[in-house]
Amino acid sequence: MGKLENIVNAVVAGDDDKTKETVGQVLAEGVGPMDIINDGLVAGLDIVGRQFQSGETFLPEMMLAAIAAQAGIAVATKGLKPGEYKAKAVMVLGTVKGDVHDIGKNLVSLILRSRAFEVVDLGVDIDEEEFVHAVRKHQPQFLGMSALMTTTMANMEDVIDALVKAEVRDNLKVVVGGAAVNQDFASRIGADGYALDVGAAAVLMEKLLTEIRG
Ligand code: B1M
Repeated sequence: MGKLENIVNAVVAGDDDKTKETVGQVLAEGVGPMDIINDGLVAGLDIVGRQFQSGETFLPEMMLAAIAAQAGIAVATKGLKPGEYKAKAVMVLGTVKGDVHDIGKNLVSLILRSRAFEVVDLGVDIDEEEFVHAVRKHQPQFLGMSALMTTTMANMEDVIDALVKAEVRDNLKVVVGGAAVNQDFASRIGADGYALDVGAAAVLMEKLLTEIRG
């Protein structure tokens, strides 16, 4: 892990100042933003997540770690500019009902914007009516949903059912992701695609866009 170890430790300690400082240092040493995010900031969150699960730490620690990681992401991605040309396609994106985890969703949004997709980010705890309303309003080619919990992932299927009922499903590619989700689940609920991480999300979106354009 080497250089990134200080970032991991700062996130685990929930120290946002230290996280920003160490991210700045590692960035200046030439490590790329996505390596910093995945192997530093997210690695730190994973440790805190495991500690939380085993009862070693509690919600306040997890919140501080999230705040530190978000501060680090802001520093790491300062140089990532949104695409400079006309949007390739539009995605309505949100974290599903009952779920307030948004760090992964925000990363997906950031990366897609940097690749010239327009992202209408609805935020967190979004129910099926809100997704349907946004699809009607923005007429996107893509709908993206994120879920981090086994208790909230089922809400993705409710959204897809609501899209079908509202007759807005046909011309839409539905893409799902988040730690609770996998390819089997995505196929089962009738999503068009699943991405494990932001890199996979960007590749998937380009592939689906090619399919849309025929
Ligand atoms: Co919570 N939390 N949390 N949490 N939290 C988890 C998810 C958990 C696994 C921790 C654990 O027990 N080990 C667990 C869920 C267990 C389960 O259901 N299996 C959990 C729990 C239980 C809870 C609470 C219920 C705790 C409580 O109150 N008792 C509560 C729930 C609140 C709610 O949502 N109603 C809660 C609260 C919180 C905080 C508010 C403190 C904070 C969130 C802050 C925020 O998001 N603004 C938090 C955090 C930080 C975590 C962990 C530690 C980290 C999540 C994270 O941000 N990961 C997490 C444990 C873990 O995952 N290691 C945990 C980094 C992020 C970059 O990854 O979101 O997976 P991820 O996104 C990835 C990919 O999944 C993918 O790309 C991203 C980048 O590679 N991806 C997509 C995501 N969305 C995508 C969409 C796509 C494509 C790819 O297309 C549209």
